[in-house]
Amino acid sequence: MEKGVSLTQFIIEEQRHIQGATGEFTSLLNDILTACKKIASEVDQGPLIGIMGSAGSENVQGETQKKLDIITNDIMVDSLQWTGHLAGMASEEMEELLQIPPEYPRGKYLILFDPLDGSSNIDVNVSVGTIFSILRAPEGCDHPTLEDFLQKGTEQVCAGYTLYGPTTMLVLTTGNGVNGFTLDRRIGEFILTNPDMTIPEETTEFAINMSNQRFWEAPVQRYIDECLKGKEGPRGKDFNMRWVASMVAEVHRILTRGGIFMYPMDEKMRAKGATGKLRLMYEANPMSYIVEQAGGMSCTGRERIMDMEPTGLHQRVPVVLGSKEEVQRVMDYHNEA
Ligand code: P6P
Repeated sequence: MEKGVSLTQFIIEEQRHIQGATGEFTSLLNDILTACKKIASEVDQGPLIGIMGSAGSENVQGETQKKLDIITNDIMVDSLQWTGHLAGMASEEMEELLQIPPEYPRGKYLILFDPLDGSSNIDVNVSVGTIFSILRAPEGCDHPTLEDFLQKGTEQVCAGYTLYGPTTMLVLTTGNGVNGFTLDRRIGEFILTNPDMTIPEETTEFAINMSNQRFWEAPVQRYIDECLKGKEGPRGKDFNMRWVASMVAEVHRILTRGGIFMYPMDEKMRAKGATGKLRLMYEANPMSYIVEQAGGMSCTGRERIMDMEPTGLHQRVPVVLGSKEEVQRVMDYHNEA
């Protein structure tokens, strides 16, 4: 579809190609983009309205919650629970599933989200984002169980993120490619600016938190060492490095110009009994859907992330995603080890 159309028009025109579409999914997406506009407004005002800093509480992950973590979670819940399109919700910021209050009708979808990913950056004014994943609820479900949510990434009907950066962008896939929309604050609409986003198969840019290097497993050590050796090394070319510490910003850069993002398993995590850093259900799975739909790859180093059978709502997994050739190389190194 040509640049310049609004996200609302884009979604409605997309719906017309879907046999038997009822318009419920379209309406849900519109409610989600309204929530993201509200979050963009809060994030944009930040210190002007006294919402920076810690909330003085911890989330289920044991991480200090920022005031904005709680505010943005409340915005997502308050914007979506009344719509009649959802049977239930799950969030990084809520330990348990959120059932739809009895006064509201239920719908046929489940939503899982990280309302403000990268929020450790919020106090230093670095880009943060909202990540969401939409699954189908079981037929006639009005009180979803944990099992109803624990579906493989391949079951997602939609995945998206909103990046609150120099511009606010919403990137979305419903299984028919990836499209990027920029918020035009003059009219309060997301406008199609990046149609058919695709990830170049090759890259010379990697993103990893180098401070963990001494803990990495051998395949990751080998891969990064070879990148660092540059032209004189086995790769025969120089590499560049980026690390924003905000997954939404990293993934958006990779969608825009290629790259490989890695948050691998390491010995420090293993010693603590952790299974990774990033959450499967509302970070790794939605980002993997988007990356694969854009022609990239996403794995744990050993297996495709979207094929994993989830075991917990806040389960963590290692993540290696981005340009196909580099992700495949990392998988090959793991398989050879
Ligand atoms: P580190 C943000 O907290 C996050 O979940 C991702 O968005 C980001 O890629 C990663 O953690 C950053 O981790 O260890 O560099 O702070």
